[in-house]
Amino acid sequence: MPMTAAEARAALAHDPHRPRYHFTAPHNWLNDPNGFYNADGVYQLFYQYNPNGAQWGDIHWGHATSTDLVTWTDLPIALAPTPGGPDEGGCWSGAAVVHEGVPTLLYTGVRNGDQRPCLAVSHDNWVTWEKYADNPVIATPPEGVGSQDFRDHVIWREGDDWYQLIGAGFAGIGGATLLYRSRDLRTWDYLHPLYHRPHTELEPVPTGTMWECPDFFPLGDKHVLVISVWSEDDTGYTAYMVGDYRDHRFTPDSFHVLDYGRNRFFAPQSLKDESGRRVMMGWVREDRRPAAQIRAGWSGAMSLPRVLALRPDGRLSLTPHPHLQHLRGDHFRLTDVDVTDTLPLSVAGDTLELLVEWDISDAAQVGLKFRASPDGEEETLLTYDRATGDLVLDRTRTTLDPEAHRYEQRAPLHLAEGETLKLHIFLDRSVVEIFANDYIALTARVYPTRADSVGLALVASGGAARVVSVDVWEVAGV
Ligand code: DQQ
Repeated sequence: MPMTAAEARAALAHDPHRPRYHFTAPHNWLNDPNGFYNADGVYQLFYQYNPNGAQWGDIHWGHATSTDLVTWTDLPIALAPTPGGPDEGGCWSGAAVVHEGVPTLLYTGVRNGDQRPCLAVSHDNWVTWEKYADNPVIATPPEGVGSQDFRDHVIWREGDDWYQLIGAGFAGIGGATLLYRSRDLRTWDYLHPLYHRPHTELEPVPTGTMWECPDFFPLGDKHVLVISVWSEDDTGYTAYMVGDYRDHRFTPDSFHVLDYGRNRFFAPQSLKDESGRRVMMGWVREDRRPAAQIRAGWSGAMSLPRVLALRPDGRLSLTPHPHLQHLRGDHFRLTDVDVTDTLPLSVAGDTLELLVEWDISDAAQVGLKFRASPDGEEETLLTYDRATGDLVLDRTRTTLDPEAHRYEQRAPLHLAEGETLKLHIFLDRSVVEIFANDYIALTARVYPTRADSVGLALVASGGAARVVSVDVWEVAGV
């Protein structure tokens, strides 16, 4: 008898690296969120899932639902590859919509490496799925696009028509999003690339040779195109463009990095929540050797739901969803303290939410140590460097485990004259999500080995700085 989802979760609950309030698969491998959809207040979250192990392969669609985007209920596997079918090699990423009252999934079926859009419908309110007999619904990619560079879907409605984007690359040129139109989701006409860009254009951000997992949505009076940049066999990072969508073409006016953790935050999808907020979740990848993931019996988590809004400067603001506040437990608060060196806090833990506001004054660097052992043998250091304007996450001493990767992650953060530094940090065992001044996001993984690597301290160097306030909440597991 295979384990139930609840039994699988219980068997892994003791793992000190397994997050408690970030969504994970019950066990085994998880990657991209799929079919993220608000079905009248019931949020559907599917995900790329390998039921056979904690490594990527034999990709199915796992499934969970939520009414608050924070607590999730496991559902049975939604899609499995059909031997001999167009998805026999895997049911890769895709989207969900409701067409004429019928929940419908459009996903990438893979056979012999070739990628084709496939469709499935549910007649029992999103639980079980029946594949369309005439899959795939698009026979070949357009000219110039390789059969193995044609995957991942986002769908939206305009008038009587459905539109979808497929992630792609024009061979030898660069990443692209291909625009298709349909009346019934089963017959599609190719229109043109919504937008594409040569991989040789590197500024302000390079966008690689192929774009995975596009997302596209209106925000304020603009549209946002999100791409997961893939280049030379390396899943790189997630970028977004803000621009105008007119006559079925997209003209970006700016390009930005969506998350400075690079591919620790990847392949995100978004929806509109019950209050009309644009909410995004992405795949938080592991950062340790595959053998360690397999031994652990699980791999990958979903990010927290993030609310996206348009800032006056044309960038996105990125903030944790307000429903996360329901998880707040015991509270510690400190206000108005001068820090000249290291100030240990009397609160500690590995499952915390922190809000820290700094008035940098004349300090060269200010920041925070977390997951620190009392003797400093293991610690992770987040600092803002006033001279370079960089937020630096130093993970070089984060763990003694040789199988976990240790390196520095960095994000540029421009503070206006007199502006305070506002750090909003979520620690969830091995998952760390950092939001700075409501528009910089940096996702990371930490795998301390010592049970006492739970300390917190404020740090300042090169001059005095004042902490305006520090709030720390214990976060209740869900
Ligand atoms: N993961 C899926 C693909 C997608 C990639 C396969 C991004 O559909 O392009 O698991 O992580």
